[in-house]
Amino acid sequence: MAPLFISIEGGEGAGKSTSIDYIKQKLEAFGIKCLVTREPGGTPMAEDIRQLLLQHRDETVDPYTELLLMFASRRQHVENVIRPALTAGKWVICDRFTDASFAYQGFGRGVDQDFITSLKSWVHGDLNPNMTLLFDLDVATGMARAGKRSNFDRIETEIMSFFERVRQGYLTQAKTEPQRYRIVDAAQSITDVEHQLDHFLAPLLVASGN
Ligand code: Z5A
Repeated sequence: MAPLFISIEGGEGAGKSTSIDYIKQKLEAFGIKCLVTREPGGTPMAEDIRQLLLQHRDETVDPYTELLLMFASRRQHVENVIRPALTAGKWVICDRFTDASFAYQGFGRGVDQDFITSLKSWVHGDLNPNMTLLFDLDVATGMARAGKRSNFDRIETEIMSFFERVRQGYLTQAKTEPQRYRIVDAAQSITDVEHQLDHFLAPLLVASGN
């Protein structure tokens, strides 16, 4: 079976980072080699772009500038990390990918969806996640969880209605591609979330011969 590309999506504090370790351990227990990475970021240069994107600034950041930087970092990440890992036979688990650009810059900031679709095609062509785990959680709970950390970055300081549009944007995408998306009820306890992940990963493990 060809190695798979799994993306993890969702709002702030939904538990993506918490669950990625679990997913990696689960797959590795079945002898599957995994690469865990994230966006924006994932290469030294793409991590520099992440800093540019998330740091607080006095000047207004234009939504298209934000989107183009996301895709610049993505191109670097896809070419230097994701494609080589898949070619080497590793499964890739990526904390956010292009669906985040549709959710945050498209639904959240109002950037034209067709423009994002066109960038997606230019930047990563036929490479798309085989499965996307969407951690869905109401915005207030997610913010309360995220708020336990000390510093909010530039995007995290947005108003609640922005994050509500992001959440609805993700759910809309999930509806249009039900074969790729698996929705995780992220309001449940960490143990129950892990049970949901077991359920979603089981068919992949069977298909991979494990
Ligand atoms: N962005 C974008 O705009 N466009 C793009 O194309 C891309 C990204 C790719 C950086 O993302 C920002 O970039 C992000 C979107 C934007 N901006 N915002 N805002 P990021 O992924 O690095 O940052 P994040 O989404 O803010 O991550 P996060 O807040 O760390 O969320 P998380 O990883 O989903 O949560 P967590 O760290 O695993 O958990 C948060 C806390 O909750 C922690 O204390 C856990 O112990 C706790 N937790 C986790 N699960 C549970 C459960 N089930 N119950 C109770 N408590 C829990």
